[in-house]
Amino acid sequence: MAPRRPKAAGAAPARAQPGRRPVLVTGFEPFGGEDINPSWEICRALPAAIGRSPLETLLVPTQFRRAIEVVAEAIERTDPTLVILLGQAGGRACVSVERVAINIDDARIADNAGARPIDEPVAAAGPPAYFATVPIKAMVAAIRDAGIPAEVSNSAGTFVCNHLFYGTLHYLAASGRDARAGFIHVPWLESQAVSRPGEPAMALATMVRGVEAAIAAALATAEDVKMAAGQLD
Ligand code: PCA
Repeated sequence: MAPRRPKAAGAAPARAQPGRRPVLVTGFEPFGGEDINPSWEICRALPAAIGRSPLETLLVPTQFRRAIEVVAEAIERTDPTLVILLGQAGGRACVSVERVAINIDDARIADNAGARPIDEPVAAAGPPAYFATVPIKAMVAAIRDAGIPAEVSNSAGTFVCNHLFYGTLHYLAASGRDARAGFIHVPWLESQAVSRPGEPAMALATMVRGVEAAIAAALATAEDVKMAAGQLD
């Protein structure tokens, strides 16, 4: 039998570069009667790599439970060094980097599968909350340095975004993986605000630049910077 030839250099896909684990970036399906979700539009517009780290993007169903399963599968498949979850927060004016995920589902509207859990834990045996494991202050500073309004947010809500944020941190903690994870909420796109006069919106290209800056900062920062970004109420 002929010996197998070694694979030619360069035959491997970009994410298989030795020593370069990817960044997994996720966006959600539209929900709540919208026909677009900026979080997925950002994923579609991101470059293939940031610095020398390849990006893997993933569309996540806006469904309790299923969202966590889909992201856990992608983590197993891609072995990311960093997981950045994106979601739409209509009515917010800034790109918001979330500080904390809480162990509660309390849905004001149904998810895309019709589920509407009220005051149920995300994980029955899980801790009350997890903090983001990315450097949130450095990320906010980097987004602002790119000329884009950004803030630290102290609540990712109690719908599917918080659910996925909590579920991902819980999954990573339980699996012993060293990937860091964070959540970024983004405003409505301008097209979504057309029928909502006076409501804040942001252009897609601006959000993309902000998310790129945040990812670059997360990759470059081992220990978060000390910068006041709290709120009084
Ligand atoms: N935003 C919702 C779920 C999906 C999304 O993009 C939320 O903030 O929970």
